[in-house]
Amino acid sequence: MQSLDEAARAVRGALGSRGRLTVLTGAGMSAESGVATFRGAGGLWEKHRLEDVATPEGFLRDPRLVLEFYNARRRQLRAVRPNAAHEALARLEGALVERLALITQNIDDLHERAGSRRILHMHGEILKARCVSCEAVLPWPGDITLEDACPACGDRLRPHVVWFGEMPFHLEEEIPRALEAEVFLAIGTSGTVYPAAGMAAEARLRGRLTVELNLDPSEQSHIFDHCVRGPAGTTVPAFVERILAEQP
Ligand code: BJW
Ligand code: ZN
Repeated sequence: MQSLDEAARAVRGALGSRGRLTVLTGAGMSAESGVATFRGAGGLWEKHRLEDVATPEGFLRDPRLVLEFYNARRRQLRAVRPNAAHEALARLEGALVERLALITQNIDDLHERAGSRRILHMHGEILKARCVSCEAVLPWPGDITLEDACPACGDRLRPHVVWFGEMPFHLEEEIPRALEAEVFLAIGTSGTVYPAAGMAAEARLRGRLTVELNLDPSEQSHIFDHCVRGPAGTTVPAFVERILAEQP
């Protein structure tokens, strides 16, 4: 494990005045806001079988159970706020503008609420619903029920999220372009779910600088040039402050 100072110094060097930075966030980013992570003690997969609630087969078997799983999480999202880590990343976007790409695996809207504007939600967004037939995507702040129908074709609605076995979003253009950035920074992700888990290796293969900010060692920690341990609400603001201190 390396120090935050050392990692920030390396990032400043790699960025220079024109370099680009790509950030990948995971559930650990929203943990201090009170949003449950998936794996580990207290994680969502302790109480729910992922095969039941996060696969297309699970939805076909018992759509009511799956809708309720997401309805409960959507309701809970109303009670939480962005934390200092989300706010710091929004400040970083304010300073780097188009030099920053933010890829999130999170389906919550905490990056948006903190002020980030250009966000690639690769696993979808819980505040949207999608038609199972025609793929229409609709803003959906409330519960999705079995009775809700697509306004375009009348078929059933599902949460606009990516389940196991489904293709994540933005993989054709935006994410490959983002992975060309000089610096790849992963925050709060266990590195267990692909293709997100493979991004650090991909960036490293291209000779990019890779940094991980995570509470615990992840499945991908061995890949990164720098790993900093700690809660995102503390490490991310400190890291961003050090990067911005010397940005022109
Ligand atoms: C803190 C903290 C704090 C805590 N501060 N840190 C074998 C090899 C390769 C791939 C596969 C394979 N077998 C099957 C696959 C494919 C499969 C997969 O990866 N399976 C693995 C389990 C092996 N992947 C897929 O099916 C994906 N699609 C796909 O591959 O399509 C085909 C394709 C082919 C070729 C190219 C591209 C694509 C789809 C995956 C969809 C995942 N969906 C979910 C649910 C989304 C909706 C929802 O939210 O319900 O996404 S599963 C769940 O896991 C969710 C998350 O986004 C995702 C990642 O979790 P994350 O964010 O890492 O959270 P945690 O809980 O795991 O970790 C939190 C971390 O934070 C921990 O490390 C903590 O230490 C840390 N932490 N508090 C900082 N305060
Ligand atoms: Zn439809």
